[in-house]
Amino acid sequence: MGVLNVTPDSFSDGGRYAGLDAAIAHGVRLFEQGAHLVDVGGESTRPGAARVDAATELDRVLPIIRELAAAGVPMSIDTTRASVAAAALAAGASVVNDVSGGLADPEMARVVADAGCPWVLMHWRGHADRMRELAQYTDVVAEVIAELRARVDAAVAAGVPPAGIILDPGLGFAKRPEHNWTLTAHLSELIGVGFPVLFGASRKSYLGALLAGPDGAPRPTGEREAATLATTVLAAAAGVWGVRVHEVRDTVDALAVWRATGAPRLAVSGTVR
Ligand code: PMM
Repeated sequence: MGVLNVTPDSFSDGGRYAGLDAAIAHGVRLFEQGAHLVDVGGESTRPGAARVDAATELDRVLPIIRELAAAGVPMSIDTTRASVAAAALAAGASVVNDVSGGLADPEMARVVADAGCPWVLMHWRGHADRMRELAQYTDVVAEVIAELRARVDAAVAAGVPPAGIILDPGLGFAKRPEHNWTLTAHLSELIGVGFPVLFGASRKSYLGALLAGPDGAPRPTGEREAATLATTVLAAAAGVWGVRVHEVRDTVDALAVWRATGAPRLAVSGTVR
């Protein structure tokens, strides 16, 4: 999954793809480089980020989704809003990537059930303005799994077919660095729940903290690629279904190395080739 953030304040691409033409070109490039899905998002989830309204989110993503759909690019819509998801699906997206796991908008389950599309349920405890205070765990792996199971139960009760559900540990979302590392080390337990797992570590701030210089300054966002690739290979070896990354070409190369060892291909679902 290649990341296409069309937010002026995205921490990872600094808003470089906010212009329509640039965003479309980048989406096509991610696909040509080997992304099986391009994940289009119009609202920043960066810790502390302010929310935008639905109209702004739609204005950002819909023109891009229409153009990328016309170019044959498979897409997920990265949103917590049912209205945005519904419009994005109608415009050509085929997967809903909901960082709130259905918690932010009670209508999301109905939209997904009606569309019959895959739904990424990410572990989430609250919007960006509250993320830091919510990063409290006694046993992060057990709690993330239990909270995701509850989201699965709610989705299925609302009529979403289990076959379309994908789980995501939500690295960096109400997680301190040690929580992210523990979840990465125990991915097999999340995979053991029985659903495909998506892993999103790309360029996140805990990688910047890990690679901080002697002065304690975090490694800048654009210089976290080697660390991101290491997490990708670890996640692939653990058996995840997919990785959500900003650099698709290098990811494809790293996975080719992993695969050359005889490792199985990433699991295949209806939307992933
Ligand atoms: N991370 C971000 C946004 N969307 N979706 C899923 N499923 N998993 C993630 O880890 C995730 C996500 C935030 O990262 P970005 O600002 O670099 O896109």
